[in-house]
Amino acid sequence: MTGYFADIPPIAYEGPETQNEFAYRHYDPNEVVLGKRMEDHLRFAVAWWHSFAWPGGDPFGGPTFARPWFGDSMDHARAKADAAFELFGILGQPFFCFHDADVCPEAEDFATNLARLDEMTDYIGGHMERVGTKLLWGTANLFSHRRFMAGAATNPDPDVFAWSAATIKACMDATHRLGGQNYVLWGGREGYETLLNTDLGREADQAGRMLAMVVDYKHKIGFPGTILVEPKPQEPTKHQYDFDVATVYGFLRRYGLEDEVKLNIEQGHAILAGHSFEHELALAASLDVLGSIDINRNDYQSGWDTDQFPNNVPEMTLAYYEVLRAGGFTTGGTNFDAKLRRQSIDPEDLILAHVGGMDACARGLKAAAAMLEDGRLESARRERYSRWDSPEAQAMLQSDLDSISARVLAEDLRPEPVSGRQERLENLVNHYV
Ligand code: XUL
Ligand code: CO
Repeated sequence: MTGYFADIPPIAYEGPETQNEFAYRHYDPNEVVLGKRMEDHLRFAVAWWHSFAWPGGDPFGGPTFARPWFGDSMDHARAKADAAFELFGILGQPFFCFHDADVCPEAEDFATNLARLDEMTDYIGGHMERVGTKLLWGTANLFSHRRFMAGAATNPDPDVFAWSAATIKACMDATHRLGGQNYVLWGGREGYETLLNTDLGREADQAGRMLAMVVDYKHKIGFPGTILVEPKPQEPTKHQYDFDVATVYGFLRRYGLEDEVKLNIEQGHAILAGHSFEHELALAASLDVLGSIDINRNDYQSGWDTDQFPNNVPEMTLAYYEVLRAGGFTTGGTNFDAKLRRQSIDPEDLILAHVGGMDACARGLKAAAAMLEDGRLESARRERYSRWDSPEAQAMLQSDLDSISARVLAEDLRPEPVSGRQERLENLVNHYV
């Protein structure tokens, strides 16, 4: 153990009135909400990369965090894992997520990478057993090393495609061995900087083939988890192919993968795409591809991916409302793909960022559950479409333009506008947040 968080006690639920910073005020894992424990609804995960691997740099300056586990040796990697599980023990969140490159130093040759990942998988497995934290998802970092500068699956160089495929296989094996509940693909460098050097059709086919191979391999090894694709519109490339939910769904349909793959939807990415988070969630739910969420929010002014901890309860409420309406998570969960601001350099900052985020989500979940239980929003929505329940309206959907036109004339149809009641519904939501 590193003892990095040595002075910080395990965080317990103390209720909304507590003045103790190091306590949950709203997240009570055992509180039953809509017939399910809150922990089993929210399924919180800590992201290894931002919390333990990110050094606090920005385009104008180097690292601001001085973590004792920073360094390129396997000893550093083990110290990082020790610190990670120390934090997991303090927070008591049920899950974590990782990339291969977060947990072990990257080598220039593939055999060394494989051996290191293998060693760290065992090491992490030991910690998981001791602390009881489970793996929500694993993934491959196919974007940091310079070999990926022109993409992974979509790279013009087939050797990079091969390296990427082999790395994904290794990461799926590690995820499977650790009992991971999902495997995520975020297309880090799958996109373009300029159309002048880019063959869109070819790159899409390469990406489609890679994803099909991932699905085949999942079945081959009997991985029981879900394969998830994470949409993002831009950054690091000018245009990312997995732009948003609608685009990824079209891609899945194009390659016949829509029944095999679901989506990991990130709030910040939704904002970058010009959508609201609840839009992306509702659309994914309507397409039956809602898998899991990355709950980190984005700054609304910056225009780049700021990966901040969530703290906006009304936003969380609308997000969990969509998750609950869709029936809740199955293998998915709530991953804090969030990083501290670079001035937040203390160990306490890392703990309390998660505590605050978990509380904001818990409040959102409770408000969303109350809105669902109240039922007025859902009945207003049903009511709005109720005229479609008539046999005549349904029959029209099987009809054709000629017959419909004849009926409009025969009945002298004059549609009467009906209020959408938006402000009344917004007032209703504000009862709960
Ligand atoms: C990048 C991002 C990734 C994925 C996993 O914006 O969200 O961290 O969540 O690769
Ligand atoms: Co993410």
